[in-house]
Amino acid sequence: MLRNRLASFMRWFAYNGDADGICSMVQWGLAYGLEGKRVTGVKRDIQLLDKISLERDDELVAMDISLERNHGKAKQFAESNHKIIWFDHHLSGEEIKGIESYIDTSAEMCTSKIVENYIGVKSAWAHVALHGDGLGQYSDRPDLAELGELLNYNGYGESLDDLHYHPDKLLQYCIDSVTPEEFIKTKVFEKLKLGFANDMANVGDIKQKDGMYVLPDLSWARRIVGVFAHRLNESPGPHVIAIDKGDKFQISVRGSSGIGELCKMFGGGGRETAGGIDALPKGEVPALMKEIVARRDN
Ligand SMILES: [Mn+2]
Repeated sequence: MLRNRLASFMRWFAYNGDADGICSMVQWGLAYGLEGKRVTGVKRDIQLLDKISLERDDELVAMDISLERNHGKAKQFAESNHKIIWFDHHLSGEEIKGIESYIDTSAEMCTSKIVENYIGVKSAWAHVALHGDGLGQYSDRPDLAELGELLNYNGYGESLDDLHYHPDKLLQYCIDSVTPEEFIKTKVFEKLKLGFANDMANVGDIKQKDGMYVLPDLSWARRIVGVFAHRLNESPGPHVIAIDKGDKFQISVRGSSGIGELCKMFGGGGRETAGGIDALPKGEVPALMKEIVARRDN
């Protein structure tokens, strides 16, 4: 449906600050432009709709953030007749009427693949995203694995201060490069590569203890945790990676199936092969590990 571009109209974008969120937005931007307001954050910052207030005829495009985790706000926007388009591959929760949603939780899907299908133009950025989301086995572009991993790595941190680049800045650099092949030649890529190598050197001596890998609550560890977790997932899991937050753990889980549901049992969330729990009291670790160990035996 055509609509008049009234002065009161604005398009908002809410997108995850990881590789998949960025690569989804790069494709959208190259196809349709990115005019409007963009809201993003560190990868764990999922409830992005809390930072948005839609007015009058404002529209919203959401990429790679869980509809379930934004359910209240999304419902409120939909009920106020705002046009909402939602692209994602995480658990979506109860259906909301009036939202145009493209959500596919199949293990081999990432949001960038969904966006690629929607636009109808094959994009190398979708392959970058597959690698970024630890789904490299579904890509036939191994030459883009490092970039995917690095864009994903950049999204991890407690706050934006932990990150090498603000995700929105990184989005701009990617768009400027137009293709991943060109981006790989830039200084931005070099900086990510160096930062990653330094952080990985720190993770070198961490061994599994009582079934989990525990990292200290330091910025290098907060940045490296996701990629470290993806790499562990090359062997049978589920794997548990924790950042020690004193009386709580920030938990990442990786495995072959049912991981989002498993994390949900402990107040977290995620998708088929990857999930997390933001703040698990240490007293609940035995219960979590019981579930994990049961799945390891399968
Ligand atoms: Mn994703």
